[in-house]
Amino acid sequence: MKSLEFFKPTLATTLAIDSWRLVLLLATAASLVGYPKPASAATFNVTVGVPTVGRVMPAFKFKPSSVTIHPGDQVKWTWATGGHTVTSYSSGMPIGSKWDSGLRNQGATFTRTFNSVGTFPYYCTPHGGCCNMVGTIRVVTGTPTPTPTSTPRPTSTPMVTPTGTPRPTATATPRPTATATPRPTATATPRPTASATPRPTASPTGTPTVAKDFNRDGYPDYLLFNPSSLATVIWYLNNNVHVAGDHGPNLPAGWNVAGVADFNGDGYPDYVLENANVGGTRIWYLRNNDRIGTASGPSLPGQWTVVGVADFNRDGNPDYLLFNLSSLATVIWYMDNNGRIGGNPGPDLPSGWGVAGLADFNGDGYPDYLLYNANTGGTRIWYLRNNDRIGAASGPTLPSVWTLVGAADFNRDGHPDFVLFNRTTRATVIWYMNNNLRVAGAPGPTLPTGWELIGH
Ligand SMILES: [Ca+2]
Ligand SMILES: [Ca+2]
Ligand SMILES: [Ca+2]
Ligand SMILES: [Ca+2]
Repeated sequence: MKSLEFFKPTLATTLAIDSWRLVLLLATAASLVGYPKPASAATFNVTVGVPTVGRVMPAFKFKPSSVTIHPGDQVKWTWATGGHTVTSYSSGMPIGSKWDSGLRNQGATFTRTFNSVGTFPYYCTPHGGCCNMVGTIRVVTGTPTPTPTSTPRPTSTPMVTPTGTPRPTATATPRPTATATPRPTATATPRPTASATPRPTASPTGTPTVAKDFNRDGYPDYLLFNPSSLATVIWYLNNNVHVAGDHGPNLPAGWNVAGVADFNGDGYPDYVLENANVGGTRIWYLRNNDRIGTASGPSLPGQWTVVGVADFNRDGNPDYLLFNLSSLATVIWYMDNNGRIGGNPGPDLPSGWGVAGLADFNGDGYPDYLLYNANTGGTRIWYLRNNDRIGAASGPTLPSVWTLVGAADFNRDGHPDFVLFNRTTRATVIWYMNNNLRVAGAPGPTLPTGWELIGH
């Protein structure tokens, strides 16, 4: 976990030495470790303020947060949402001493070439301290990060051209004044990282009806990810109570879990991995927490990212939901296991909103979009029939400091529920829903520092 000391302004005063002397020192150091820019210099893309679905901080992320490159390579940051900076820091160095993009708006870019070997942490000035919006560039010699698939990003993918779906004027969600329900104070049991509890045997019959039920006991589980160690951990829940845990596979650097669903039809949910730099996807087949196989999925064109997986066309196979960071369009890629067999445009999202989850809220058998506005705390449900939006309803507004992470049916009453995360206390809370209405709430387990909850 990165120390927030770096964000204290007092650091700047530690450099009360002659600035030219420091410049000389830095110049010398750079010349010692500097490398000529090789002919094969590459550009690595990082998205700023990704409204990624289901991550703990929907809009407060660099994606990927860690990039490993060679001397001479470039890193290009692109702002998916505004109000963020890309600002360097390091121990003993003042904030922004190496680089500082300043506050930028959606669509802006910032590029920097790294000629020296080293590790270069950076953060977003407004959101580093509050929300751990930090990133790292590692410049190494030798072989670059062995991305497991070398799926090159295709230029011009046969993307379904999202026909001129007019942006719905959905944003009219009037924020309810914080009604009743004070946020449930997180009860006791802050539990540490998963102990290697033996897997609870669950009779492997039939396909799971609950997304993210790794041990197939009928209850959705929490999938945790540690961006520093790249480890994953599954917390088995009984409704809102954490009863056991297991280690899942570690992710390769540069990859993140973009969704969880059963792709090969063996009854166990699998990881969908995405690499934002190469645009590649992969399926990691799991049996509970053990990885038993892997396959390449389709590659994504630039600006598109996987924000969730669900079976939109009800053919029994989970599909990709893609989101365009620039146009705010959505597209569904129909999958047959790891192969793409078709596609359709979904509705465009209103500005400021992201898809925080996919679940069938109105019980018509089709998964719906759970929309979340990280700035206002507003929620909305967009009812879909396959890829067509057939209705919308306002959901409850989250109190500040809380973030919507996803939806799943925790109390098994047939209605998907909201999962909330408290950015300050790291507590989680389940809001039990009846369609778009909140009917009750209960505290879930508290996340250990350094871990984030992958959305449902
Ligand atoms: Ca379970
Ligand atoms: Ca499907
Ligand atoms: Ca539905
Ligand atoms: Ca429920």
